[in-house]
Amino acid sequence: MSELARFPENFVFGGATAAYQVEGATKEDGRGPCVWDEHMARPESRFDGDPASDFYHRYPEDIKLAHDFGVNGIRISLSWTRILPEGKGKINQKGIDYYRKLIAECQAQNVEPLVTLHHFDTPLPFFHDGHWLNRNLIEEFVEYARICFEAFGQQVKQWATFNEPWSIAQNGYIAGNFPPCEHFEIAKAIQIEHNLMVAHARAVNLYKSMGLPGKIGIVHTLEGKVPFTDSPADRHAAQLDDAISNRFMLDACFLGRYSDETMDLIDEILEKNWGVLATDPQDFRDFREAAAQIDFLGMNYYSSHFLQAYDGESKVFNNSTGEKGTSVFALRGIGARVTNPEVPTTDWDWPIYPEGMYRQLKRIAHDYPNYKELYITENGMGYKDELKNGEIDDTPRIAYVREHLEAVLRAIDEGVNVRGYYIWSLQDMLSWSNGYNKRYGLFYVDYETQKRWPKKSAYWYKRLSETHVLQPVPGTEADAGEKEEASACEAAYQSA
Ligand code: BGP
Repeated sequence: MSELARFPENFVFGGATAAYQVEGATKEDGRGPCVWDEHMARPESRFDGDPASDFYHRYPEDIKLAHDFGVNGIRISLSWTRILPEGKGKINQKGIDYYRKLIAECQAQNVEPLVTLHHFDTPLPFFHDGHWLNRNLIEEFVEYARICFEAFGQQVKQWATFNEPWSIAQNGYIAGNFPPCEHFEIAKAIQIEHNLMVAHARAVNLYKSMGLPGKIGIVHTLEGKVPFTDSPADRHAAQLDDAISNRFMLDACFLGRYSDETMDLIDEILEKNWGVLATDPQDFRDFREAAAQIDFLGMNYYSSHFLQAYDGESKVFNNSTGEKGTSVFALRGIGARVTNPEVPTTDWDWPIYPEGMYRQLKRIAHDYPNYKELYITENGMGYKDELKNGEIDDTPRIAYVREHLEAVLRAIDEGVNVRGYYIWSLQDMLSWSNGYNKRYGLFYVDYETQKRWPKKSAYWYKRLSETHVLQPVPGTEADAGEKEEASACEAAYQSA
């Protein structure tokens, strides 16, 4: 348990969203198609992006809810093809106007937006043209970034270039559950990571050259990699998985180069997968310049993996329905992610391991001491919430969030500069490869009526944000004394 009992004064208690997952309105007001529109339109798809949580029309209601529940920060992302319907060329003024209004509404309600330029939704023509394997996309992205910086640069105080380059690479080219649904193309995944980091660096350098008033960073998913046993072979597997998932891109971000140790691990993976990495000397000049200027790191953390040495062929099964115990993940030249019987998992087989979050925070501070600020830009628990008589009891989610926030407090107490926490997610929304029954929100969305309902976790989060002190999990012993006050607050909101 942490020595530090309170979160710092200006700590952000935020909620996260992403354009494609909440907005809906995929064909409205001149928006062009992105890769996910085509992916969702496949005959085998079980769900699609319309109307999602209808945030495109209902954002005033959602921002008001956020405000009323003490949420003082929001992650939003810009849909590239609302702004540039074809990915490049003609600007769609309606897209610009929409985001200007959205950002202004957030700020009017004191829910400060952290704006991500790219959250998985690459314009469709660029996807067909080789996606992030095609280096032309780097320059297209930087041009899109320039348009956004010019349009919103005086309004936005915090920008993130990308959300989770690793997920784009891993899910699209190794696990096959994101477009283009390729499997075990490990060398392509590494190339994409590199290309995305070049695009990130160039966008950071551009932003810094424009003299705008805000800050800029990136959001990485930093999964913990824990050796299953203490054997050298398992430890090596954990190092390999860490190198491809985390370290390779953190090096680019903060060292401005790949360290020799990192490259040894990446080369070992490439060799076992018959691949090579193509780079250009200019990439490293861009990395260095950006590493000296990056303002913050956003860390998404849900889970850690337990690694066992593995010699066989790659095999993956994605549990996308919440049928517990069905996941398989083993990669040639890296290792196998195995179940640790001592660690609980969600219905989607994600190990619940807050210690991994603490270790990743410490690791950033230790390995990359030039980081300036850290934010937890996503953390939360997928759960099959049920609406019963107007109430949603998501106590397991509260327990999950509480444990992870304890890990954050511990890291802050030990000197790590964590400035905020954005729960994934603000309201229920589309889950990319799982659909609508995997819910994460503080606010339940009834997808039939689009009515919002605050979950038990929303009331818990409100008290946390008001007091800056971790509240007990409802129903636990520690909770006994708090109960009356909490239910009074709940009754007040329900009747409002
Ligand atoms: C992160 C993404 C989010 C979100 C979250 C939960 O990787 O940045 O967009 O979807 O994961 O993942 P999932 O919806 O697959 O459960």
